[in-house]
Amino acid sequence: MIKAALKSQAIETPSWAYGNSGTRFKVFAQPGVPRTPWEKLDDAAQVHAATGVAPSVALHIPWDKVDDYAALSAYAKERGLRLGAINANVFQEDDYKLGSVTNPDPAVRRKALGHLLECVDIMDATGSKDLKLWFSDGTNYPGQDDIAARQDRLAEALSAVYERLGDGQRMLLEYKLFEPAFYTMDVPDWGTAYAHCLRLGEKAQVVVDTGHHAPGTNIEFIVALLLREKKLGGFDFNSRFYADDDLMVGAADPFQLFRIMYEVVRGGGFVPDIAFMLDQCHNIEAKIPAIIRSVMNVQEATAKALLVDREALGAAQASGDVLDANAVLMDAYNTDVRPLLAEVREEMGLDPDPVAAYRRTGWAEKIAAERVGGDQMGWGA
Ligand code: LRH
Ligand code: MN
Ligand code: MN
Repeated sequence: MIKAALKSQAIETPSWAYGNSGTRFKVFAQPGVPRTPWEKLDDAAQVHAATGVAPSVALHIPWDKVDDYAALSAYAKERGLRLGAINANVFQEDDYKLGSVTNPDPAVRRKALGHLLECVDIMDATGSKDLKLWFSDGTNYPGQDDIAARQDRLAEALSAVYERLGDGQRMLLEYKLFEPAFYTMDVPDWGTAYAHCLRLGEKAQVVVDTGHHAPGTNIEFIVALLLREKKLGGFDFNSRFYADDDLMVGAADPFQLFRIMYEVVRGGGFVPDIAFMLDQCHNIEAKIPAIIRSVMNVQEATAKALLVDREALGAAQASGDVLDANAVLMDAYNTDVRPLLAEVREEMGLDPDPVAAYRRTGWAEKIAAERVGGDQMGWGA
């Protein structure tokens, strides 16, 4: 039962994690990074081959702009992959200095909306189910713009996009506390995202990026609540020590990841409807093994969450036994699930050690020799 659940889990990797990235201080180029979206898929295929549970790749438009998206989708399919969420990007053009869909200038708003609608066209061509929307929109200074009017403009754009969604397509709205705007973000938190999604309808759901909260925020509470309201669309997994650090998921706080995954399991959300996506940048570590490692970290947290003795936990909770209830959860968390996952992998015909398996392929050496002048994710240069 636990093994079957682990075998069925699907973790989506982001195209941008394969390319060069960095901070605003420096991008350290790595040998062999992909030069095109096609090569990003080649790398993603390595991650899926090693782990068996990373069958889809999220695209970011225009970072992954190609002439023929159906061909890109077919290329993915030939490699045992599919194209996942389409991430819209309305944050990198000069026009968006004062916002995209919330910009005071209607011409800029129209341009931004045009891009979002184009992303739905791309979904039609790729067969992607999810449109992921994150807006850098916001203000830096009190009085800079009308906070409520910006919400009206946001609602108007979201509803135009929502109307355009086809059958089986969803809109995932992502929130972020701050950055790049420092006074107000227009979608700063789950409540704002939830309020917009609630008005839009059932095809609109919230995406929780684990790096997008104030320090100390109880993310698993947000997960439990959104699941209960049927408004949890998925995750952008990564980990953070300070702000939106985009480090490997499970690296900074594996216990938090476990607590989040427990709420997912508890809330019945361990189903294809919840998109488990990574949103990370590997600035100094080798990218493909780091992505493999991240997938493994999600699997470990999931295995521990599945191991929680729900019956014993329920009994302890019902009898008000605080210590026992906590102990049941901690017993699961403190279990070494690596042998279990090794068995799962062997049963799937995989090497029990995905990183070692990847290293043995010689892929890293091959791409370092063949690819010259790798791409970068689109920022931080
Ligand atoms: C914003 C964000 C969002 C973007 C991605 C590259 O900080 O989390 O999901 O699309 O980073
Ligand atoms: Mn994100
Ligand atoms: Mn982010």
